[in-house]
Amino acid sequence: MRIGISCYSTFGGSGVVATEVGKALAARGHEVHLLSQSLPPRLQGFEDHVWFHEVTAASYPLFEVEPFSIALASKMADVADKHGLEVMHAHYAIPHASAALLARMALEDRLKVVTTLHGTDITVVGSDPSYLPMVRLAIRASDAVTSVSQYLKDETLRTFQVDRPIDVIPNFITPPPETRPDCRSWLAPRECAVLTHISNFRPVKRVLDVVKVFERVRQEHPCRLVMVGDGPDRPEAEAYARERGFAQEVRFTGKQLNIGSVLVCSDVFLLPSATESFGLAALEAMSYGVPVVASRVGGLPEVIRHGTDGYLEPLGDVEAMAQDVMKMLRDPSLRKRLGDSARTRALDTFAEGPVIDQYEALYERILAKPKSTVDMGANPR
Ligand code: GMT
Repeated sequence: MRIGISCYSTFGGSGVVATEVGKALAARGHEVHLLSQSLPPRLQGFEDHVWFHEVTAASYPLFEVEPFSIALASKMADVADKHGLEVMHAHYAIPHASAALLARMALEDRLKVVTTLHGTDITVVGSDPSYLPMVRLAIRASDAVTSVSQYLKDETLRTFQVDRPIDVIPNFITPPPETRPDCRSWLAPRECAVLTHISNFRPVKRVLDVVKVFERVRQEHPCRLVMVGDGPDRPEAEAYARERGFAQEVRFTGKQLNIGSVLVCSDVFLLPSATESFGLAALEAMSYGVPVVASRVGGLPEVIRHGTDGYLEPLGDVEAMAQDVMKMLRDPSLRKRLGDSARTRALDTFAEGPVIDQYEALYERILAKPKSTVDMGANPR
């Protein structure tokens, strides 16, 4: 098949999922065209059967901001036309799905559109009145829609009041390499445990809770906190650690390409998010045998089994999360048991192969249909 994949070039989340899907499809011999504003971090080396197309929106004195969605739709239509693409797979509804529908119109329905919903495109920003009608249209009019968890599917049907099939296709893990650099000695003295958090440091991630959990744990156990990523809430978290006098024990690494080298020397992963449709970062930690302590929200219970792969606690319950961490640090055999179970779950239940099989089958299914079903149904609001 000839497949277009459109995504944000993020270091985690949808950008990683989209790029890894593309690479896996290419490895199976499909022709894959990735479209994004810049080169996705996971597409660094040369990959056979993969083309990258940079999307740029020209500026003009009349524009207050460049109309990126139109530029994206134009690029999709152009690439699809020139390379004979059969499917455009939009990752994250805004604006990728709407742009793909425009491209489909431009090509007089010669292109099928698959939309994968990732999370905040539904739960936070997608339900804002400034976007809702177009996200709703994108969900209705795509040839197929997938969501990364059952929770996200339910939220989509509830929020957008749509009546259409949505395939739940979970995120997946590519097995960690057998040999990894051992950087534990750089991160913490030998006697210290390493707690790790990885995210885009947006408000939804509650990074201050991460630092507060650490603050509580360090009172009872020698440890260090490694904060990987960057985003708007990083300064507040840094300031908190400084003001409370433990900044020397917290390492803010910024964005990292190779999160495996941090995860391989982590003892516990913290993810106290306000909402999380799936929690790819948690799954990545699990694949390295790192148990997760997270909030019991969104799709996280579909990934982490409480008491088996880590612990889930009520949103904002810093004390309960700190107690979970301390329980594992006091009892290394418990930590190891949870870590081993987490790793097995990540590599078996969320293995790449079966997930790519599902995407392939989905493409084949919609390509077998003679024509796109364009449902431009009226908006109920
Ligand atoms: O939605 C976001 O804030 C970003 C998004 C992304 O594009 O990185 O993350 C979402 O998609 C990930 C990949 O499917 C999921 O693992 C995350 O749980 C999800 N984030 C949220 O729901 C907050």
